[in-house]
Amino acid sequence: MSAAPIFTSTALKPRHSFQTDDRNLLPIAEKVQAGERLSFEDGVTLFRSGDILAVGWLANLVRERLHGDLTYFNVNRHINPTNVCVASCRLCAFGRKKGEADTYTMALEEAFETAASGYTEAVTEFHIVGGLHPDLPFEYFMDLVRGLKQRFPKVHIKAFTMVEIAFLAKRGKMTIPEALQQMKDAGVDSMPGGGAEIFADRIRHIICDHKIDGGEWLDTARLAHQMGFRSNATMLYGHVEADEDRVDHMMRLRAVQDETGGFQTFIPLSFHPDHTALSHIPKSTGMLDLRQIAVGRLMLDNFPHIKSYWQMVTPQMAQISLRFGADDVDGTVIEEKIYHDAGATTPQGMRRADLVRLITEAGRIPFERDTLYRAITRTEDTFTVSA
Ligand code: V47
Repeated sequence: MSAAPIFTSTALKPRHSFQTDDRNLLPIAEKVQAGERLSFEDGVTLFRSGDILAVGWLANLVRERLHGDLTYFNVNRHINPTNVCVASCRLCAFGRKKGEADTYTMALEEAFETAASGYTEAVTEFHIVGGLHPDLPFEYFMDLVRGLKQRFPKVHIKAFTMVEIAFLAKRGKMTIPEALQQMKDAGVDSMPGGGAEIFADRIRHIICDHKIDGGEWLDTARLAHQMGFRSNATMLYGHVEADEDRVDHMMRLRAVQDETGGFQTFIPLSFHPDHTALSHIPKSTGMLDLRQIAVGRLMLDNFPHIKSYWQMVTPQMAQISLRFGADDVDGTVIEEKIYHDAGATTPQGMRRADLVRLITEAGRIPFERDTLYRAITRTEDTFTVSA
């Protein structure tokens, strides 16, 4: 039996030449080298290629072109004010119906205490997301944000997914721009990327049929960007979606980004099935996790950053993915509930020094950032953000 052919593209001039045994990757490699946009079909081809190293190599080329060896992380804390949720998404193990035994809703003082607890180094970001509570008024969330800003004026508040914003606007009987304006006035600085899941209706009906649809998620993000907010964008993969659904999701994000430029980071989230209504679905694998990071980097040519969220994929995989297109590993987090309720076995948080080691041992240069990717300089137990 003869060895599989190796196809070499001489048009590529990175550190080493591009090699693959998948002939279908050659035209894609030529486009990547020329900085040309990839098509829907290219995305599907990348997902189906048997040559994961070649796909990763191309993603790494783009990653290094944008960021060299720099790898971003931050010192943040998650706050989930309530797990009471009207949505009952099949993908979720965190949300509870009102009246169930293990529900919780933080009193404001409790939320402020949570914000201050659990870590000695000054955090630069509060990441605030929670359930869609049927009774909590809009003002509760504004008081929460205002109270945090008063107590921690230097900390960036990244709060409320597009799903929460649409829900809170409805509850407050206001338009989405009106809700966004009130959030801005209260002290929200940017938005996290959650709730995007997979935009395709067919999949959304299975995994989260009570949430706003994909078009509404994108419209809300567009409005937020037009009002000057930056946000992130996630994609939940590894459940019932097909390769085409993932590519469609990324192309819809890419189209909005062409309009607004407001997305900072794309964060693929691998589905954790334990304790969800989809617990029969097998867990994602390392190969899919790496491939998803790489295809994200290659398809989303207008996104500055691709985050490999260590809590989701494990610190080990996050480290390896720094060679497969990722340039960000997220942060210290301190206390994570959403994936841990769904069976994640990763630690609840990581110390700054451990994140630095993880990045350094991958041969990359750690860069502590604030939420808007500005450099953080630390002195004793405080920090300054570069202009
Ligand atoms: O939207 C819920 C996901 C998201 C499960 O913007 C699940 O920097 C896996 O969006 N298995 C919330 N995923 C988290 C999120 C996020 C995380 C880190 C950083 C940022 C950012 C955003 O978690 C939800 C949903 O897609 N999720 N349940 C589950 N069982």
